[in-house]
Amino acid sequence: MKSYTAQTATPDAIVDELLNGDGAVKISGLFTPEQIADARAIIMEHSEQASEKVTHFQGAAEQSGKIDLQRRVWNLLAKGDVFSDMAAHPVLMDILRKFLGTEFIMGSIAANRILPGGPGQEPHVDYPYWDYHKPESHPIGFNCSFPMNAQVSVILDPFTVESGATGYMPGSQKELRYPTAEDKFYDTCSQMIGEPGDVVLFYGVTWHCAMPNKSDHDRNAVLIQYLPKWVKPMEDMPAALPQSFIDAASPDIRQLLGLNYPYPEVLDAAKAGNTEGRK
Ligand SMILES: O=C(O)CCC(=O)C(=O)O
Ligand SMILES: [Fe+2]
Repeated sequence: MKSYTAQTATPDAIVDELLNGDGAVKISGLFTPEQIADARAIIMEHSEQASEKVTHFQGAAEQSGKIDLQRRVWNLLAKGDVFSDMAAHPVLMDILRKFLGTEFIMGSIAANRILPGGPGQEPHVDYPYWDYHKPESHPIGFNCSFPMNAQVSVILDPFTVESGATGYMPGSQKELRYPTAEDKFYDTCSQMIGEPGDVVLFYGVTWHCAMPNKSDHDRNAVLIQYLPKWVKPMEDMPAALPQSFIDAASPDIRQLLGLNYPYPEVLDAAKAGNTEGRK
C-alpha cells in the first residue's frame, strides 16, 4: 500500500492507485493527536457496555460466543464535532470529488472497536455496500467498471498485524467478486498497518475484513462510507440527527448528508416549471 501526505495525496495520483494499483492508499498527517484522542474517547465511552447494536460479518463470532468483541458505534456525527471534521476533511473531499463525482454523499460514519481476543470478520467487499454475497439480488452484468463506493478508515489505535489491522487483497478491486474459501484470503492477504491518525482510503470492491485482535489493547477505527449521489445511503443520517445539527451544517456536510440532491422527491407536489436539462 502506497503512503501519501496531505501534500502528495493529489486526486489524480490517488484515483489511479485506487483503480489500477493496490486499491488502497495510506494518507498521514490529516488529523492532530488531539482530534484522534477526542474521537477515541467518545467511541470508547459509547461502546463501554456489551453492545445491543447491530454488527456485521460476525457469523463465526456469533457461533463461538464472541460477537461482543466487535462493537459498533453508529451515527457518529451526532456524537462529536470531531467526526464532522473527519468526514469533510478537505484533502479527502478533493480526492472523492474526482473519484465519485463532485456531488458525492456519505452513506455511513461509524466506529469499529475490536476488543482483545476479538476474532475479526469474514472477508468481504463493500460495493456499493455489504450485500454482494447475494449477487443475484443485483442487476445482471453488475461490475466495478466505475466506482460506486469509497471507504475511509481513520485509525485511532496502533494498527498492527497483532492487533488485527484490516486485512485486504491488493489488486482484488479490478474484478467485482465476493471472496470464497478457495481464495484462501487469510493465507495471502496484506494488512493496513498504520499509526493513530493515519487514514486508509480504499475502493470498496477490494476484498477486506477486520482481522483477529491478538494484542492486549483495543483496536478502534472510524469507518466512513462515501457513495455517488444516487446510491441510497446505508445509514439514514438526516433522520438520526437533531434538526439543530442540520440547520447549522456546513455546505460540505449538507452535501455529505444528501441534502443537496432532491431525489426521491414528491414531484406531484414540486414547484412548477422546468428543473432539468442543459437549458
Ligand atoms: O474494522 C475493520 O478493520 C474493517 C471493517 C469492515 O470492513 C466493515 O465493517 O465493513
Ligand atoms: Fe468492509
